[in-house]
Amino acid sequence: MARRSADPESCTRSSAGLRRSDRFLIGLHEAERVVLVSHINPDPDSLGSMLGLSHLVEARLGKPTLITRDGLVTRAENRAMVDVLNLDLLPIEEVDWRSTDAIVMVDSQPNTGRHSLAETTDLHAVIDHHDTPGELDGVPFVDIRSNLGATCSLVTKYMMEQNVAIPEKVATALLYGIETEVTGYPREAGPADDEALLYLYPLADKDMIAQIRNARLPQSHFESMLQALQSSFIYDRLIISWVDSLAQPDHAAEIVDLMIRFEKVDWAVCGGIFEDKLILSVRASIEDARAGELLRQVVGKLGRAVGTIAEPAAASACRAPRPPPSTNSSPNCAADS
Ligand SMILES: [Mn+2]
Repeated sequence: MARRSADPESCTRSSAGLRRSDRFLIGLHEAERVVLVSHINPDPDSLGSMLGLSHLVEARLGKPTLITRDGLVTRAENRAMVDVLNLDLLPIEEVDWRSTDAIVMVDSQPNTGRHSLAETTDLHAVIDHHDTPGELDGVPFVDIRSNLGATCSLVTKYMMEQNVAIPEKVATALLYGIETEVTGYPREAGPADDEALLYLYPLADKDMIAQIRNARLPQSHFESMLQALQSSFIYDRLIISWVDSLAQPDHAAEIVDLMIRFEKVDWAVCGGIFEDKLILSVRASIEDARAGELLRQVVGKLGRAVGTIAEPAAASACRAPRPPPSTNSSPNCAADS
């Protein structure tokens, strides 16, 4: 993701002397329950952020919380994270919404198409690190820091400010969430990410992290990889790969993660079909490539661009249902990281 806006520490305290974590918690006083939502196909940064805020709210306010799952968790490492940490995620379509809920969105922003919440849903808070502009009018609490590599770093900072003890499971999720966002090269991290990593490291279960990072892969991963290797061609500093039928949309991302390591290219694109959708995934290995933004512009021309894409040199994917052959209708497109 981009680190383009300054976030001086002086902004952390309001004129009333309140830190952002104070204002976040104060704003929840009237809620009877806090429901945490994130982007579709939640990644470790989303999962860790929801878990961290859930713990913060329960520890400081004693209010019940709900951690939701929008769409599926498919990437092997992400599924391992859910299993190993035994995360209790409620599918978002099964939430019994109540008027006394406060809905907190993490790692995403309203009406960017990255989530399946109704446009009219009233959000209490948006906490994110992407610089994708969402519709934030009327949201009482907004904390978006695009100078951070991960939303988990921001959530860790809240917990440090509030002096809340972080249980091992929560620390492990936060640490892994940050790690997945900042380990690419060029490394998209700032001092606050490193501060959070240092704080969490002694608290986290490193064996669990190793288990998640080395998750076992399904046979379909290797089948997709084989097809991608056989179909790849190089154009200048770009490698393009195609997979006819992706068993999981995340396989496209896994393929570009491998291809971008190839020394003869700076860009890797993988396309494939998952169910009735075109999936595109892009990686760039050069500084300030803004691959996500580029992809978003490409997909935006085809229909509703949904994706963020704040990881310029990292993951991004586009889903575009194929239009019926007899019409000229534009397909909807989605992009996610
Ligand atoms: Mn993130």
